[in-house]
Amino acid sequence: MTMIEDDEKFLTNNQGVRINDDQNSLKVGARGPTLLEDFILREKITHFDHERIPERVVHARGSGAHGHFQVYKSLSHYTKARFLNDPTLKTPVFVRFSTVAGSRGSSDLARDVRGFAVKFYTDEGNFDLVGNNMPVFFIQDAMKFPDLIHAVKPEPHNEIPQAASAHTTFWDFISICPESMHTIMWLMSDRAIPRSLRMMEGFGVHTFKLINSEGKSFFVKFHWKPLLGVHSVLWEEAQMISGKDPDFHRRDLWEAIDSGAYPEWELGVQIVEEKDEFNFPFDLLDPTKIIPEEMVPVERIGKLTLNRNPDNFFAEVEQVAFHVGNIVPGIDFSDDPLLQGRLFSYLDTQLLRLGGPNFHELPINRPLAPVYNNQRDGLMRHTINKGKVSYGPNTLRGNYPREAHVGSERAFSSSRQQLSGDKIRDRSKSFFDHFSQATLFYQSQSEAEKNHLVNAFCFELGKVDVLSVRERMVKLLMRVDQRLAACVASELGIDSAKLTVGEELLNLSVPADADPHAYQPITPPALEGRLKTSAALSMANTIKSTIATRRVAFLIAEGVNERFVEAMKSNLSAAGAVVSIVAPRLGEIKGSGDKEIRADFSLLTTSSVLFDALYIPGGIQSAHRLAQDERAILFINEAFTHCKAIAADNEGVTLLMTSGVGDFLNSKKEGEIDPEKRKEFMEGVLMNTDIKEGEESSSAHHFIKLIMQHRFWKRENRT
Ligand code: HDD
Repeated sequence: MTMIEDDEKFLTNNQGVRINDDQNSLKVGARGPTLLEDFILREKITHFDHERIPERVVHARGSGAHGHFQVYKSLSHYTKARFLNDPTLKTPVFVRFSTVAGSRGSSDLARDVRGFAVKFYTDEGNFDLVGNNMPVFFIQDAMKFPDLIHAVKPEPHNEIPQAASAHTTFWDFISICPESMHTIMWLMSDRAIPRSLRMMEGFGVHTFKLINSEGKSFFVKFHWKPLLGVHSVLWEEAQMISGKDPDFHRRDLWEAIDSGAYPEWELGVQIVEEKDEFNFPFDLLDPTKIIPEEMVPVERIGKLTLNRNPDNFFAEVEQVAFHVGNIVPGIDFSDDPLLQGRLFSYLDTQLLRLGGPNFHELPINRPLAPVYNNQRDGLMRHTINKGKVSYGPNTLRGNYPREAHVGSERAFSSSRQQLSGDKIRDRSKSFFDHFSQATLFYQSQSEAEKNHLVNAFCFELGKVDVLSVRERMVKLLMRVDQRLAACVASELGIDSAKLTVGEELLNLSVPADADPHAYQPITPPALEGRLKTSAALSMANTIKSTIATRRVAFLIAEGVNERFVEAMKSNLSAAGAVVSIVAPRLGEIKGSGDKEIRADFSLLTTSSVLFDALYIPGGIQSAHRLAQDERAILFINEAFTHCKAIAADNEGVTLLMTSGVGDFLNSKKEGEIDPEKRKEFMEGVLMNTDIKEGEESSSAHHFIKLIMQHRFWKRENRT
């Protein structure tokens, strides 16, 4: 039990008055009416009535954690930011991950972009890197943001659907917004359904600037690379997890940190010299473009570790206020028009959400660097500023606090930039190549990823109830990739041969006074010519060398061979996996040698979709009992269908053969299915039938290798 301090022992009201009865209101007689005088009741109820604050207009659903960031070696050549200069410094951070479209209570597994917002509490002030798990964004100008969000949020007449882009208004908007096409590829890819928040990449998206102590500036793109690799679940699983455990990602993050398996990411930078600004076949200021890693490699410069769960969700995760405008000396903005608009939006939204201008004083938002200025008062002011001087310059207080010098006193100053131009509402023509990076992304995917992407389009557009919207989307996809468009069209019952990519489509969202030709997308040959694929864009190329924190279910019943259970558990646990015993009921399960094994979950309280892999140990009785239990068979079938690693020993194999795995192996007559193909489909399934009495399963080592692979996508093609 936690130690309770003396002054925490007694219940008080908010004025510190100790309360002797917190169960009953003040009444006239035990059955009489309650008195208005009851200040204790009124205070308690009033506070409760005011517990909610407006949820974030986007990114309402989130989870957060504390940690620290440390740079590997000084980056002083590029930036004077102290936290990037001193490898001995551990900068505290708070990170909030989120989905975008759903409300606070929505499922973690929505198909959506994930927010990846990091607050660095540096000793030179707070730096917020408010990024996403996708490196590009839907729109190029902040002016369109409210429309994008209105389109994706539940439709306003009936507030349906929750946390889903699969509906008509979203695709209506997208179908006349060709600039969104690159991000749409990411959204329809498996990146939008991560296995874990700890297994996502993060991106600052915009091009930012780094400035060194000589005042020289560099363009920079920020990346977060997870040390556990980048992994996703299947869309069918995502939908099932949403029902079985809508807090799946939140729980996963919490449990990993709680168990000491601290999530880690490396911070990467792509640096571009100012002189090279125009040497790319796209515009560095365009947030719908990546800089392919083949063009500018990502330099890994430091590590982020999350090692502490919040103490209180509301005070920390809900009240944390990120702002792209929070930067420190040595970092600066570029002129990306999306970023420029964001610079207004974040401060503005916090004023409403957190109820006034003093939200920076909330503990989670308070910088570690001291704050001194002449800002005063306002709702919920915490600081008690002393003295009569609240202005500057002043003479009455020796002109303190005064401005600091940029060099020796480490003040912030904007990077120097020469600008001139007409005051116009316009967009640069260099932003109008909307398709070549969408194509690059699609072409860079593995076969399995491409299939998932096609399926995602079919699902999403299949939920659209206006035919012309579906057709417009197929037309746009034809510009990305003909095969992709044809597959989607066929599933939607559209004859793509009859469609042309008409100019009218691309002009639908052009402003009234614009020259429509100026808005025509362009495809510069340079990118197409040089780069057909980029390896970093496919998750198939991610790290597959660890099973740390992978969840493995052991399916057991009474009479299980406990030696198999113990041996496999100790091997997997030693490799960092999290083993859970799943049995028909909770409580102690007696093994064949009379040892008892405690079940972590019953077949009623868990499901295969909540695990990464499945082990079925031997034991005649256990296998027999489970073979009679259709929940156990469903568990196995789902693990197989979702392409997971499965290992079975001795009678465990017999059980496996009574499930769909056996059906698959037996149903096809010899010769009907190419043996090589059959082998491919069975990859990831490990069957060990002849372990002698007294021997341990020798399959652990092999099983670990399989779990590392995450999934065996070839199995999807078996039907
Ligand atoms: Fe935004 C929240 C990321 C474009 C306006 N945004 C928000 C969060 C993330 C992002 C991660 C959640 C922060 C948290 O956990 O509290 N947003 C992005 C990225 C964008 C982007 C990577 C494009 C590159 N956002 C964007 C635009 C605007 C906004 C163009 C408005 C012009 N975003 C907001 C907001 C939010 C927000 C309304 C809602 C809650 C909040 O700020 O604190 O201001």
